[in-house]
Amino acid sequence: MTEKSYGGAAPFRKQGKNLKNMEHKSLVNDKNLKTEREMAENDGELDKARVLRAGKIASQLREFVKQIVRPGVPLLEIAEKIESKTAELGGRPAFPVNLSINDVAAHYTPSHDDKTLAHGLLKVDFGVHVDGWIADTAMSFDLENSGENRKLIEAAEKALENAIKIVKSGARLRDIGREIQKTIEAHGAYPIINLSGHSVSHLDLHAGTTIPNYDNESSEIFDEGVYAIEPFATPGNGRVYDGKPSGIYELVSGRNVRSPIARRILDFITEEYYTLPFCSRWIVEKFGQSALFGLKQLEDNGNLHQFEQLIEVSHRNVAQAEHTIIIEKNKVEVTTR
Ligand SMILES: [Co+2]
Repeated sequence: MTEKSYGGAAPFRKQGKNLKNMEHKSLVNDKNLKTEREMAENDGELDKARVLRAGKIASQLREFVKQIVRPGVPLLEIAEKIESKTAELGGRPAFPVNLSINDVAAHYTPSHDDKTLAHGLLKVDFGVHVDGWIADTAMSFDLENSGENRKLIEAAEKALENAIKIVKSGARLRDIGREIQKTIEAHGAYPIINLSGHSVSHLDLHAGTTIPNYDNESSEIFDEGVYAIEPFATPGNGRVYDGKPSGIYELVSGRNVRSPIARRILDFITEEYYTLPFCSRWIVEKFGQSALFGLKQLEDNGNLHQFEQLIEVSHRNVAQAEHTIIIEKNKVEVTTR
């Protein structure tokens, strides 16, 4: 799942960090190793075994996705199959499956009553977590036999591959961005410059560092850690704007809310998803359709941030590729391949 750059830090992160003291019992399966509280506070120390396990599940899911994505299949069916396969393989969704079509670059997930059928240039962006340790990956499909779509997909995939070849501890972020831009432009397309990759940490999908998809002239370098690299290619303008609300939310504040249904939903979210993104479809599944009103109350009360769909400004098609990597001192591993 991508990060939109607003020209500054994303406005909701800081509040999210303060949620570290809230309870989130059921996110952590293995109680023997560490208590949940210890894990939540364990910002610095990487649990590499779990990061790799999440990546391995994501990699198996990539094969599964290739089998189930066909033109005309309902997006709702694709999302539900991926999410239940995630559980079957021993992981949990790190965020709702994003199934964005054509000029929708990112942040579309089917609603509980979605009727959209797979078509056009479809991006499948999904995440897995194992006890809060995250893998984030994406792939694109041409479902209309279009030479232009295939070219865009190749551009995004090749850009990702080239970025992975040169990324390492101490490398400058701008050099990775330049490599992505250069590769995509060599395919006759443009990178989307206000979407970026991101660092990933425990229970935190967007952990502070953004990886540009162009040379942003910053002097920032890669530290050791986990990162998702995600180039987007388009023949269009190369920027996105905020479209309609997506039905994808994240918890930003545990502040008190009066309505009993909203309170129940808030407790559920805190326990099940903590600060990881979730969607209205999951809440309706649990509480029924009346829960949509509760979600609205929580959003109005400042407990939830709802993501917008991200639309390419000139309404041209967008392709995406994404993998998660672990950077260590002298080593880089792709977890989701
Ligand atoms: Co991502």
